[in-house]
Amino acid sequence: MSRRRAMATICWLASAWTTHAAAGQTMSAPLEVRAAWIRWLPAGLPAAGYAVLYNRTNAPVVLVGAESTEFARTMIHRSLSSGGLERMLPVARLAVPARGSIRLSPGGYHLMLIQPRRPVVIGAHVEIRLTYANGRSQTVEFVVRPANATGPH
Ligand SMILES: [Cu+2]
Repeated sequence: MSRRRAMATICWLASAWTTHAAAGQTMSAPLEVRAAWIRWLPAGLPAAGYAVLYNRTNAPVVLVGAESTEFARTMIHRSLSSGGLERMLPVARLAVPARGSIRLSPGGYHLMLIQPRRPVVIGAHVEIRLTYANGRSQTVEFVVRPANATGPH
């Protein structure tokens, strides 16, 4: 292969790669996330994040992590009550079934938001990045609601 021809090939590869990367960015988010809200608790208690996760695809989407620049640590938890005792367990993988949904709600699955990095204001929007087993991620805005709130509104 001539030097000129090799150069042309490299340029073609580079432009193909760029096109591919741009297409990746416009791809729709892995999940449709609705009614995302945070129940804020006073005195530095961990806050909880709730939302409904809809999977509009024909394959399961597995949530494996969450993070926010607003909190030192974000975990996926599940509340369980047994024998009158309420406890929380960490969840490593939360699968949203194909064409199905999972509800993160008080008393069930939730995001545990630990140690806010700055004062959190009621009504503010906090970005949380959800990461999936397939390596993809998406950023979701959660609205901050007071301790007595039961939903996002
Ligand atoms: Cu928790």
